[in-house]
Amino acid sequence: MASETINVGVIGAGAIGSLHAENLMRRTMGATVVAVMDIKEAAANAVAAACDGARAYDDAGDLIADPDVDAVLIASTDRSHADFTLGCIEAGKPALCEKPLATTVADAERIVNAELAAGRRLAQVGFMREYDLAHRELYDLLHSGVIGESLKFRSVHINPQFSRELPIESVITNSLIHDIHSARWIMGEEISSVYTQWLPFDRARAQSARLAELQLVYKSGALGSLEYNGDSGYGYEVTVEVTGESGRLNTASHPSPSLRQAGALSRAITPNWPQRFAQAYIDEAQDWINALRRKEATGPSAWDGAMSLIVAEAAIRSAETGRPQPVGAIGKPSLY
Ligand code: ISE
Repeated sequence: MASETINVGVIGAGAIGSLHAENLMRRTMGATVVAVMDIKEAAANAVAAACDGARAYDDAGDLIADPDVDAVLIASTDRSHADFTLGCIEAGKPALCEKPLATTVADAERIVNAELAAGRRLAQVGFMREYDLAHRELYDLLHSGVIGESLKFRSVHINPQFSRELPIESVITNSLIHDIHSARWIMGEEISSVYTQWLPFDRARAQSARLAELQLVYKSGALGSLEYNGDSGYGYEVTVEVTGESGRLNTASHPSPSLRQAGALSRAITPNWPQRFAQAYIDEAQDWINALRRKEATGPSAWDGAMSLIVAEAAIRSAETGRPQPVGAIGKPSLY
């Protein structure tokens, strides 16, 4: 690395890219943002200016090649993630790539193979729920054995509304990819089949998915259910539940205080993902920077990214065929 402080380049100056840039500049220790890229010049300039005059780029390759950039945070469009991550690996620069790692298994496997050829992990995938306190507490309790053998995993993922109505395949690779990763990470085992059911917004928008449910069967025979709503109209919620032989574990939705007033009981629900996972994004960034300073890799790997996409592609096939689909797997290389 160029210095004790990790110089980060951020690719993508939209909502999530600017959040990551702000976290790296203002809420983590040991990092600074020295470069920002976006195809929209005004966006790149605005985020760069907020990062104490970081350099603004309109080409990701130029940012990656910048000798002052030690590591890269990729927060551009989903379809660009694979190429930019590969560019970082070829340049020998660590990358924290927002989910999904890629939009196809083939592209994710290219990244895994590039890391195997390099002989080291350079990519981390932005499955930030691994840094959410509620998820971590449930994970630790589950793996302490408190409810015995895990029999069923269930997640509920509620978006307030989408500015753009996504087709089912994008809902799966952009949103449900988080829940697929949680289903693998928390249960600690792989998935053997998936069945996708979904509802469009309405007949006029038949290809846009408003509600979806992925029913899973794990290799152990345990069950899973990933429930998604892209247009709740009331707020944002993500919860996880595991049913075991001798009990059930649940995460609460965002732990806001209850208000009793005028004969009513109410609790605020977070408006959207930046608020619900604000601390998780900070802890994810700090863990990444700390690992880079130790010259180590941490967090969800490119292999995790590839495995989540293998489930996602099977879920998309199920949505297309209307039938449950088997989920393939790639052996876990020793690098991971
Ligand atoms: C978004 O990209 C996220 O990562 C949010 O966590 C997720 O809830 C949302 O559905 C995605 O579109």
